Amino acid sequence: MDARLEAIRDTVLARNPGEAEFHQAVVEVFESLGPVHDRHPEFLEAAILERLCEPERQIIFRVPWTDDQGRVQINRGFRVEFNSALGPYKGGLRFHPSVYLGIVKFLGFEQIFKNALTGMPIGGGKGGSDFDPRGRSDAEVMRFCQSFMTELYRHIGEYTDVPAGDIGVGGREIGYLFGQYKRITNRYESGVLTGKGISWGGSLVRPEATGFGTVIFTEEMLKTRGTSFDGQRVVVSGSGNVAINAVAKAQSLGATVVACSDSSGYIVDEAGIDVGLLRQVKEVERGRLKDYALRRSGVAYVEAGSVWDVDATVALPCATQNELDGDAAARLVRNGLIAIGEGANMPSTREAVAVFQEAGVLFGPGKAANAGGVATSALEMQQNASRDSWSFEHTEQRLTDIMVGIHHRCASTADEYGEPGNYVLGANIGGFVKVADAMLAQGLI
Ligand code: NDP
Ligand code: 2IT
Repeated sequence: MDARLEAIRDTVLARNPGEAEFHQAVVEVFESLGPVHDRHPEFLEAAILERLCEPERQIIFRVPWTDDQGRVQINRGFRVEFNSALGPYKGGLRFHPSVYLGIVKFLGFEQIFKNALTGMPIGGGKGGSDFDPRGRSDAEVMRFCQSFMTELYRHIGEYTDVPAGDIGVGGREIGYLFGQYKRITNRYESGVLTGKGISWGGSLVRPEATGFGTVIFTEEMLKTRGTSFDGQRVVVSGSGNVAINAVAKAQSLGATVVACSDSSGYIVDEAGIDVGLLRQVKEVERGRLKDYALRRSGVAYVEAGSVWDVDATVALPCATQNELDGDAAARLVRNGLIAIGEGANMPSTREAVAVFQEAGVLFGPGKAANAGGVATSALEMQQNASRDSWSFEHTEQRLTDIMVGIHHRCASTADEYGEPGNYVLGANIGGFVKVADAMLAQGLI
């Protein structure tokens, strides 16, 4: 790492103790930014990096609610409003027992650069709670969401901060959150949340957008090597919103997706995953992947080991951070991997990224490859602002154009800085320069 940046990194790590994921995200970005500071000494002068690493605002709050037995439950809520240089804070809410400030900050930090890469007018933020929706009734989830919004509502708004979904937050939760916001404020302010239902201000393609976008970005990478998804053998991790739609899109382009996972195990379906059955089990019934294997012949369900044991030419990690380590990366490379597109945020450890890059595997980092979700959220905001709703075809075309544009921005930035094919460098520099320029223009904020 550039020596000037090392000193800033050390200060950031010392100021934010015990936040391993945030440290990882910061170090990974800093490692790309040395050459930018040779060209732009004014960024150092204006302490852009020091400012970028300090969120504009961090909100931590108590979320009390009652379960179905009438017992009082307490969770912790977070919203980190990281950077508003390019627009209102924008980013999802994650409900998962592992959520703490370090996770929310890593996600919010990544979101700044991702949102900049989309070319849309959105800043970076993220939030969530250590609430575990698994095993909770609809009524419990509703009471939790209502309590969460009873605090959050005072901090958000269509021109201020616009949350959406992430792990554990989908259409159901956004509905309960929107209902409570409307009730408290007495305003039908559609643009305050994205991922809404289609009849009450949502956008077509938003549910599919992250998984579709990841596949579109990966297809663009494959094209640079004269190939495509057609005929590839694909492994996807996760079986939530991003994973299911990545499976669907990859198969529509002629690939065979042979495996996917949840936190209990993975399935191998050599015939290619039946997306209809997967949606029925995971989205309609909120069941486990094991149930998929019970209902379809020729499917193996594996509880021990890792989905990355299955050989593939293309891998799409779509579950969670640090789910793919150096050993798994080396195994995938040995088994013939040519490309990896990150649907999840920071799913590959630093060791895994190094293995992929050294092996010359096409590597699309999450902040570029999974930006289709937030980009389509910005399209939802556009539709809300103009009180309009677009067709599926039009919205999908916009998403495709945005993903092709992000790929182009990453590739051309990597070329410009003398590292062709390095999408990590391209994404980090491409996103950073846009935000840094806006911060300089707006003065000391
Ligand atoms: P969902 O809640 O719909 O699905 C999450 C999936 O990942 C589930 O299959 C879940 O398994 C698995 N998973 C979650 N946590 C873990 C864990 N600790 N260990 C193993 N498996 C785990 O979430 P999404 O599909 O929305 O999000 C997946 C990833 O994509 C996240 O990294 C998210 O940040 C990222 N992302 C999401 C976007 C969106 O628009 N939703 C946009 C951009 C990125 P189980 O059911 O067993 O918990
Ligand atoms: O990580 C992400 O980009 C998201 N969870 C989507 C954020 C959004 O505002 O749509």
